[in-house]
Amino acid sequence: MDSYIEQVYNGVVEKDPGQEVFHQAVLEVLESLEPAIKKYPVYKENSILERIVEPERIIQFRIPWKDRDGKIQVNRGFRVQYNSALGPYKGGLRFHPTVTQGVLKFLGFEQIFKNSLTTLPMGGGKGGSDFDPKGKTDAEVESFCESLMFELYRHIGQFVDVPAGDIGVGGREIGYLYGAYRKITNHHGTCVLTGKGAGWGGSLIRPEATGYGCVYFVQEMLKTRGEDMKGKTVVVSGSGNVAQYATEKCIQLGAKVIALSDSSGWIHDPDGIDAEKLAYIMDLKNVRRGRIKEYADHYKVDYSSQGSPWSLKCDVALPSATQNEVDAKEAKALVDNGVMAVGEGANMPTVPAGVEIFLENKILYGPGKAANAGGVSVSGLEMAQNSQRFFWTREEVDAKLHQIMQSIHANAYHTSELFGAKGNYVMGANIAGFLKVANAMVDQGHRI
Ligand code: NDP
Ligand code: 2IT
Repeated sequence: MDSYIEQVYNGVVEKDPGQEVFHQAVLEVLESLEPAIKKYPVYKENSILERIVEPERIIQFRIPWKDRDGKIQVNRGFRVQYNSALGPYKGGLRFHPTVTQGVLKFLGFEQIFKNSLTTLPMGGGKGGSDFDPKGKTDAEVESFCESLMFELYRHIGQFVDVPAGDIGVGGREIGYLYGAYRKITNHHGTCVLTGKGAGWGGSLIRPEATGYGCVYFVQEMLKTRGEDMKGKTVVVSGSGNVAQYATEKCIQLGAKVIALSDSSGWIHDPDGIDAEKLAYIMDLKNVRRGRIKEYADHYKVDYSSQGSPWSLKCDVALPSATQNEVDAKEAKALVDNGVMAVGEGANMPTVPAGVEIFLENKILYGPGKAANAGGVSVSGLEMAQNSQRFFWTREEVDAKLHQIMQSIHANAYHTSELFGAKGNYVMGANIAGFLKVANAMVDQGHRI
């Protein structure tokens, strides 16, 4: 590794020794930036790497709320405002018991480069809480969201920071958060959150955007080899927002999705999940908030709480659950079973050794910050619509999303070629995302 890059990375580890997923995300980006750092000395001269790994600001706060028995519970809330060189901080809120400052720093760091790739003016941020929405009543979720907003409202705004959803935060949570924000501030019509309901400021296609965008990205990768989605067998992990709409787009394009999962296990439906079965899953997950096992019981297909769907033979894999959910052995199994393309719906779902295996075997591998950028892209389009006090049709938003995903692909592909690693989308996406942010930081002076 280049000594400047190594020195920056060691500094990151020394400063926050316990934040392993954050170190992992930083190392992956820094390693792939090496040719750009060598080619353009201006970044080292301006200490861009030292600055870009350090969040501009981190807010941590207490979230007390009342459970169904009237007892006061306390969770921890965070907002990592990572980099605002390109625009207001933008990124989701995650509610999951595994949320720590380190997890949100990894996600916020990834978000900087992802948002840069979208072509829209958005900085990078991420937030959330160790609150676990599983098994909570609507009233408990509402009480929690209100309490979170009692603190968060003073740190966000259309020109400052615009949160959205992520794991555990969907339409219901954004509704409660937005209601609380309005009640506290008396402001309406400004875009302070994205992923709002379509009837009160949300963009059409935002719920679909990450999943659809991921499949659009895979389509572009397949095109480079004269292939398309039609007739492909697809394995998807997760069964939340991203997984559901990735599945829907695969079905629309004539592919066959044979597996989905949740944190308890995975189902294998060799006949493929069709539109009717997907409607069952959406009701199960979004309304009844049940487990994926119920799908297996209902449709009489295999369910396993052991192993993972990556053992199945497939042409396309779309990891869409969470970080580090594809280990090296699983990556190897996918390759041995003939996988052609991997599109990451989730953020950093493949461990570094797994990424190596995909790259060595010339698998079409679309890393999360490129492949799942459709969600935040349509969030950016929601901000644009709110600013205009106007809405675009489904078709208009979908066409813009499609065009953005094509442009992210082209940018990552051409950048990989320019730096001597044609088809390596890790290098292409990281360098392309980095250059725009780094140039903005150089332009805006050394205090940025
Ligand atoms: P949801 O909460 O809607 O769904 C998450 C899914 O992943 C659920 O099926 C969940 O299972 C599963 N899951 C979560 N944690 C784990 C775990 N530790 N082990 C196994 N399975 C797990 O979230 P999203 O679909 O929104 O997010 C999925 C991924 O996509 C995340 O990595 C997120 O950061 C990323 N992403 C999301 C975007 C968005 O717009 N929503 C945009 C870009 C990326 P269970 O219900 O059992 O917990
Ligand atoms: O990881 C992500 O890009 C998201 N969770 C979406 C962020 C957003 O602001 O829409």
